[in-house]
Amino acid sequence: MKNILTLIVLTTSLLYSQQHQVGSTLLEEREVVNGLDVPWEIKWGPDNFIWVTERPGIISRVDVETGEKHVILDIQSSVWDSNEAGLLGMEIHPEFNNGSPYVFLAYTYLSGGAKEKIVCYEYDANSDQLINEVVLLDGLDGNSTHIGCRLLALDDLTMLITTGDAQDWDASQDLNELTGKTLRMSINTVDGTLGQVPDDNPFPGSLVWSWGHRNAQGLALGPNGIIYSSEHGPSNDDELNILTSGGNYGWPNVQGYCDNQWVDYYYAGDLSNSYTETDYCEDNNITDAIWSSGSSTIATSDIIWYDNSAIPEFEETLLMTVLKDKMLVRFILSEDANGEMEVDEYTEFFNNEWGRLRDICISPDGKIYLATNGYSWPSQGPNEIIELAPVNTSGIEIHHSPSKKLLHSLDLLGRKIDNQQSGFYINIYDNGLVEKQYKLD
Ligand SMILES: [Ca+2]
Ligand SMILES: [Ca+2]
Ligand SMILES: [Ca+2]
Repeated sequence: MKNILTLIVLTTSLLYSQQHQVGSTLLEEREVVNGLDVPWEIKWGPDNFIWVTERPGIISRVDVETGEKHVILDIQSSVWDSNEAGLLGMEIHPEFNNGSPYVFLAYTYLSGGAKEKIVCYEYDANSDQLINEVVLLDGLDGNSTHIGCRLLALDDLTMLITTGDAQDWDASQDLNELTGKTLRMSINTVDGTLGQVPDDNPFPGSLVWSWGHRNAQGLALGPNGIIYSSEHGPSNDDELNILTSGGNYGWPNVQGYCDNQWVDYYYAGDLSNSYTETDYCEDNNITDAIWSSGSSTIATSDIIWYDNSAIPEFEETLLMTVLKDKMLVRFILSEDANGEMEVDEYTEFFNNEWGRLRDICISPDGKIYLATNGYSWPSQGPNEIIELAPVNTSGIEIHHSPSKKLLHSLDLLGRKIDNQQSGFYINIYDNGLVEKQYKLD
């Protein structure tokens, strides 16, 4: 009788600890912090805290071990938070620990209509606060949807900024408009050019760096300086692109690949039966996407290059968080015969495990952190930061037990299964441990 009771207690106390099998790597899941309000950007900070923006207008540093959240800026009174709009992207200056303790933010505000601005704050370590807002760019056309806005600092002390089309899709093809673009500006805080147009931008005097975008909310730097960007499609053709200076990515006439498939003519106003998507691509030197979701969308959010050996299955791959389809996608890329990167493999992980996934960051030792955004658009709890730590390198190993033997594996209907199958299991061990596992082939 006592043994039975012990089994029940252990089962209850350990039920919330979950592990996930990715190939031959076991990942331990841990909730770092819960109760956030649409965490939009997470970055691994130079102080080894996670820096997070919450869309209503809060920035915090989160202690990864304790989950303690230090609010370092509250601009809710300045931010216009509606549907997809609010406090969006954040970037930390690459020289933060070398005399440039600055942080860049993108947020929407109201000023004769919806607008968007890019600002710079200084981090004051004494008060643990962001201070002294400097506006780098304001008056961008805003909206409650399609407003970007990811920020990515590069080693040359410039920063890329994705702007959405703000529901004016023809402006994406107008080089005089800053919407529907990737912008590039100086973030050099030493030489006096902060916020200015870099001399080597493709259109002299213009912040526009690439164009023909709909609503890109993912930016990542890969090996060899390659810039990857994810982009939301209309009801077809989410895209992954490689961005290059001066490139035209086709929106609204080109959707996904230049292939005449699934074209939504409501947006593609220049196309007809006699003037097709491929005609437009040739005439306008459109840069093709390297991946498209095709006939439907998954809602692609931020991306990151995983350059760590801690999770070998993800090493040197591009990882993408996905909102609507609630998963993490791994892209394996390689060079084609022309030396251009192409997608070899698209693989989905953790489907429906934590709801909508907005963002991802990686610790120096290769742990993955995911910002979750509830289960429905535009926002609903739980909104968390989840840690996925490879068990062998994390030192956690709370399930380690020399006497632990697997008794049986059950599917979610309680039927015994062979644990070599792929899918969801409940594993029950002889020491009372019960764990949930998601196994991929
Ligand atoms: Ca991010
Ligand atoms: Ca495109
Ligand atoms: Ca197409």
